Amino acid sequence: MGSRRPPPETIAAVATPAGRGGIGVIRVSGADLSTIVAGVLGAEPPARTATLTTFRDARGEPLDQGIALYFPAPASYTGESVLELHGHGGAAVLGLLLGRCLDLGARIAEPGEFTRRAFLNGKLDLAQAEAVADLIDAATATAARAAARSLTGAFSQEIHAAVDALIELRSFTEAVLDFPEEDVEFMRTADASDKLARLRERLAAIVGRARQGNLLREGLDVVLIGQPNVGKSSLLNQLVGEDVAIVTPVPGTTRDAIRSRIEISGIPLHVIDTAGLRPTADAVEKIGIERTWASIARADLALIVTDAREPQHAGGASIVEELPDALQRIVVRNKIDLLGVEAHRSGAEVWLSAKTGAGVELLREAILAAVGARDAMEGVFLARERHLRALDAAATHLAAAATHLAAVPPPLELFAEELREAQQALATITGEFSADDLLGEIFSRFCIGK
Ligand SMILES: Nc1nc2c(ncn2[C@@H]2O[C@H](COP(=O)(O)OP(=O)(O)OP(=O)(O)O)[C@@H](O)[C@H]2O)c(=O)[nH]1
Ligand SMILES: [Mg+2]
Repeated sequence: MGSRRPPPETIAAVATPAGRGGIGVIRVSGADLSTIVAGVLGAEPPARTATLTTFRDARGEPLDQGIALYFPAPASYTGESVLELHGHGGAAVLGLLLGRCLDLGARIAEPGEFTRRAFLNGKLDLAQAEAVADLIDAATATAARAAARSLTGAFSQEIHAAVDALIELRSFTEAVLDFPEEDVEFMRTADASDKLARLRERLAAIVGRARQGNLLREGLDVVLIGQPNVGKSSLLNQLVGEDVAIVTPVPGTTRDAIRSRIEISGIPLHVIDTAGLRPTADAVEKIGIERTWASIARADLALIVTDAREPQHAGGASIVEELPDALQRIVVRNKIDLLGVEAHRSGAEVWLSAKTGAGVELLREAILAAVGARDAMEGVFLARERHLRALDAAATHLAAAATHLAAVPPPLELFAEELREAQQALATITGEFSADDLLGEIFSRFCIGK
């Protein structure tokens, strides 16, 4: 009997953002909220019904008047009994109300603890729980839509479907392993290799959509580099649509790396303007140039800006030589207005004018193409790095499984083992199979009250 776990503590938090607002919500979750309900509200309100009531302190004095919503377990967000107190959104009044709940036995919730309990009680799987945080943090409307899709389970369903197909294949294989004399024949009649091929296709499609979603979630770092005075800051201002960086005819104007967030077709991009790269004795400019290289090291895409009038400039060429090989790049030939050339795009080169804005749209298109964005982000899941790694691991195991299956005779034990590992990798996405420290890491990044 001693093995039974104590009931989880009652937790409480302000669920609305800090500051002033029309309403402020306190959320309480626990196995038994009767003390808090009685203490704050007097009587238990009807379940799941908005009830106008007075919230009271220990002496029965009013703290606030608002709406109480009571969700008896298990039909609640967390799966426990949940009480929401919708009061007025001021820091002091919410502080008093939260303090009252703590006096009545609740403790302050940790970040993400409500959602963690929802996960532990089977209300959400892990990918859905992560989508809750991603929806709250979504920086663009497209990212929010993709997060909402994951939250409602679209991503998880695809994973479950792949896992089901895997289980089917595994059970065929296990059956063959139990009757070894019939193995090759059996595998043929079971269409094992067809089934595996279809499974791999399905997984590849999921990976494609997840990768797109990962773009939406993480955004990309795009760094503007080039010689001094070629027009990097002017181009940043064009892309942002605002004068965020100082532009002057003086070479060496920009000293610091300037980060601005923009959005192209719903994809969040961090555009970083940098100090022009040239040999210099100026101590401040030197530091700026070091920062430029640091930005380059972290970037996903480089826009190499040159003056269109001197496309073969030696300084520009030496910058290109020093870029990391793997860094994607677009060459921008700027100041075409001084050349009298029309804006155009040829391959990885865009000819434009940061002054007039001609050709900037072509650059936006080139950026989207370079980062591999699809036109439509419909059907995309807001996947995290962790999901991509799990999908890749599963794909690798399935590839190994295919190799085993093609051998004559196929080493079925090894084949079965690869399938098992692929399934396990997929299961980490939805969390059927996740270590405690992973959960700790995921939920600690939530905001308080969620
Ligand atoms: N005519 C013309 N002038 C431009 C264009 N783009 C930039 N300029 C001018 O070129 C000069 C330098 O522009 P910046 O944007 O400050 O150049 P930068 O590359 O940021 O320079 P540093 O910060 O010194 O490295 C300014 O006088 C701009 O007005 C363009 O497309 N056409
Ligand atoms: Mg500049």
